Amino acid sequence: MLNPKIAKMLNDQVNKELHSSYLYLDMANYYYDNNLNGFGNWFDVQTEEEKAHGMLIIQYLRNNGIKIDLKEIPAPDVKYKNFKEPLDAAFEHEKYITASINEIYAEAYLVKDFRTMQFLDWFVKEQGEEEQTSDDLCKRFEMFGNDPKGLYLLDSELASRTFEAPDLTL
Ligand code: OFO
Repeated sequence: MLNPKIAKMLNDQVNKELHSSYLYLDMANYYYDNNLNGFGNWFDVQTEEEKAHGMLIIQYLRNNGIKIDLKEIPAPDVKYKNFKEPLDAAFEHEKYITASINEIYAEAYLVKDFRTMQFLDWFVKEQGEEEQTSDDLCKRFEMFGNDPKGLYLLDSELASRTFEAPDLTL
């Protein structure tokens, strides 16, 4: 059995991952509305990834006999003023999720829940990559996004991103 506090934190993390998916879907919609379909695609993939993260945690909880406690997902309510804002918001959001994963990891360490630590190792690595990818996109937008041709090329590049299911066996 999992430690009850760890089980609760993981349950809350499911909600955070699904909320991330919802936020990124809203960002994707914003770009599609503005004819930047490559950016839209990039965020569509991000949406799929976050849902997959939530499902991994759900599977882990199921494997450990923990009841899944699904909660309400708040509606995204941000009105973006320019094409850079969602990118910055996504980067900030990834840092928030990293901190949240780290908190669960720290608690698992405290109660000697080595199984959960091992499970979360994948998420720790993934968050490092997510932050890096998100930061990289912000920087590339700063370099190219304010010029129409640069924006067009960046959008074309982002159109080729595809979703790959997480490589993690539970
Ligand atoms: Fe779930 O990785 Fe981003 O937030």
